[in-house]
Amino acid sequence: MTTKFFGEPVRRREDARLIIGQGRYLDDIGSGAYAAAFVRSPYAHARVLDIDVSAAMDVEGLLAIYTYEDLTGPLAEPLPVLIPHPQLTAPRTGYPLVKDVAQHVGEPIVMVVATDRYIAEDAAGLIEVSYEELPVVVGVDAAEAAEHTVHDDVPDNIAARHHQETGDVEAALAASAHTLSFTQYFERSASMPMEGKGVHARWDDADSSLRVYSSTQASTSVRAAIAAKLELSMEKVEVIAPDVGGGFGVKIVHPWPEELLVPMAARRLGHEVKWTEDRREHFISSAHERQQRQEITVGYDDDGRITALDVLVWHDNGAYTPYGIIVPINTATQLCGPYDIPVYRARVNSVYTNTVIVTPYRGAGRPQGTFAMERTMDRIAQALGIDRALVRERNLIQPDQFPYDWGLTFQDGRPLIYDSGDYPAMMAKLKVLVDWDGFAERRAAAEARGKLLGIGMAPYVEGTGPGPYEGAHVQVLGSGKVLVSTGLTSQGQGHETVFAQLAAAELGVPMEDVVVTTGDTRRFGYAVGTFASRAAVVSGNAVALAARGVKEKALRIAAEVLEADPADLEIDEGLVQVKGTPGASIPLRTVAVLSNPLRYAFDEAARQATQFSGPGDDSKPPVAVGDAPGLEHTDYYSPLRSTFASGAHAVVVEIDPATWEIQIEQYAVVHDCGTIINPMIVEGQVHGGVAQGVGGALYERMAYDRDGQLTNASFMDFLMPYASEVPDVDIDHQSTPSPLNELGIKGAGEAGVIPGSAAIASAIEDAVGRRIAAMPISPTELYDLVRSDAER
Ligand code: MCN
Repeated sequence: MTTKFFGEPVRRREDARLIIGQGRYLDDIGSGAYAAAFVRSPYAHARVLDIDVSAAMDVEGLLAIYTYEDLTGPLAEPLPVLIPHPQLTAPRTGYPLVKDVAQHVGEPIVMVVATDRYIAEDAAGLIEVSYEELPVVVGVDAAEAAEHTVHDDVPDNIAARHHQETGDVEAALAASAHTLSFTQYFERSASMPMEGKGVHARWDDADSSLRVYSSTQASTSVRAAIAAKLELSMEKVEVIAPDVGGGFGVKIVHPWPEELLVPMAARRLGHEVKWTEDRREHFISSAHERQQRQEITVGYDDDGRITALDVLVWHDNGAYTPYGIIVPINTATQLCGPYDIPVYRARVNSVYTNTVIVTPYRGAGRPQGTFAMERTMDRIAQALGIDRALVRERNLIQPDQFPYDWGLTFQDGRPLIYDSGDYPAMMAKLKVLVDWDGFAERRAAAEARGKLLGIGMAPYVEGTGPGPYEGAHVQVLGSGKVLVSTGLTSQGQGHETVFAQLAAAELGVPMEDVVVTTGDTRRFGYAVGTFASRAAVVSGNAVALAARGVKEKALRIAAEVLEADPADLEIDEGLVQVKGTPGASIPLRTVAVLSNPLRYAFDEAARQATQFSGPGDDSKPPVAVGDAPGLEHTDYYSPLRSTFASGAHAVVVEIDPATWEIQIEQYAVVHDCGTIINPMIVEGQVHGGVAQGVGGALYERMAYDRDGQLTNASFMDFLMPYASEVPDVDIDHQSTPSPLNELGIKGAGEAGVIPGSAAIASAIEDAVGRRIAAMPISPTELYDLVRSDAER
């Protein structure tokens, strides 16, 4: 592959469109569509006794009302468990509309369709549902106590017990010079994309087909779900992800009930139907993540080297388990981060609560794992009176230990093996970037100003780019345009740019000639989806392979024209030329024309350039015998296993002892995602992740009360960091290419968020001299902590 474009900070080509308002988001589609609205459960746990729709029936413009009773066939069955796991012993999922018992506030019970959204909402407001309230379980402590149950037939509220270990942890702890045990909490937060979920469906009676637009991270999966649940064959369903205004995990869940119900209504009414989620719906009926209680015991020697680590995680999985136990498995398997821990045991109890479902949210279990590991490091350092960076350095996996096989099983069922990295170099870079060794002076200067300054750090690893596969189709047109299509969807990651970079680099064409399409099942039908920081690794390699297939064919055809050996040819700036022989060349667009006899007949310029007489010139057929017509190629890439990106964050916080306000003074990041396709995009991903990490550490939490009501279900009450709270981020890159894929790429999309809470907790603890054992932390909580002189 040429190095042109690959590795360059090419500006994001999608931004011009998006910034000037020419993006096409879900709500920009189908202005004449009927509108759907939902009646959702106001109770966290309640049996539906009766639904009285009579008052709504008189509303002018009402078109249809659907309850569970109106669902038929597979649609009346529970939603699927997308990632089953043998240790998920009590999987439970809901129905598209509540059948009997609502398990959390916000679960959809009735769907209303009307000529517009106002009318649909008015009609929904007139529907009377009577309920029998049932006891409510909120939070992991209540779930564990099991005084009440979420699902009648799961008496201990435990959906899954997951267990992995690499040795005899009890014996190793007993033999350790020192041990420490502590418990800590991580609270619930959630993806907050600017654009909520949304679905638009159009039924075509003429050929019994559906076209669905969904603001999704996985259009191919949504298609499969719709086809199965509405009993249509796959080729009768097209699903297109238009511009998607962020996802962060929540739009990977499929099918959302609305993704089935809106197409169902479109089919029954024979008219376009649309639903766009409002913000309150997003809070109470999409997905959350993060809440865990972590019970940690660590054994270590006099130098702070860990001899054994034992972690018991109580993980809140909300009311259902559509995503199995993928999130807590991520916590369990990546908790140890970059450290060489000889004996490790992780036990996870994943529990049901009467709250919104828990599915992967950017970082997906790893922020919690990093919090557990890094608080452990700080506690060891404090206990031994050793510098916190030094304790970490003494435990790092060394470069000569790769591939580092944990003897554990990753969430995709494959062995947990770190492929490459240089953690000592990463830590050394971080210490320089944040001036770790010179911090005492800064602290003293802050103290002189009456402020408390603290510094913290947190390295991490992230398994990225899991399989099973992604594919790509690359085609050179007679116009010279190069079409690149993947089934993978994009929510703002810059795929239009990076896939164009990869194809242009591989094919040797100008980037402006490359047109990228993502997330459209009409263009590419096989794809897994955008999650787990996998697009760069999996689709990136697929795009490169497909472009290479095209290149090979182009060289083969051009070789005939130029009477040269394909091995002596190269493509540069869209020109296929004999290496070292200027003038002996043919435009790639002409090769594309040659590859298609019909096109050739109508392209005078190509005919003249190649001096063939056209189809029928048997002496020089444009297409080699046995070659398919067209200059195109489809290829797939299936990774052997995940590749492990890594990084380390350091934070300096300043705390005002008058208000206990916590300000981030400095945020430093060293980041390693192997070979970088586009450093500007990677830095943007890190910035965005850091913003979410800061939010998760200091501002954002899902504040459920004991009745399971979300008390802050709006942006008036749920704090997100503004630009004023997001620090400038100093980034230094490091690159340890992955040996697992030819391009050496590791993923980058979640990295920025993972160590945020761990690093910020460490810095706050350093500033105030009190142990932080729960995140997020607000100024009020910090004040209480310092005053009470107790642990949080
Ligand atoms: N990249 C690169 N070189 C690398 C690695 C990545 O240039 N070595 C680029 C990629 O080409 C891509 C971006 O960085 O443009 C992120 O790549 P990757 O790590 O493969 O992640 P995905 O593209 O698969 O995106 C998923 C990831 C996840 S899991 C969440 S959650 C998340 C995230 O991306 N959601 C996002 N970043 C987001 N960014 C935006 N704007 N919106 C979201 O919803």
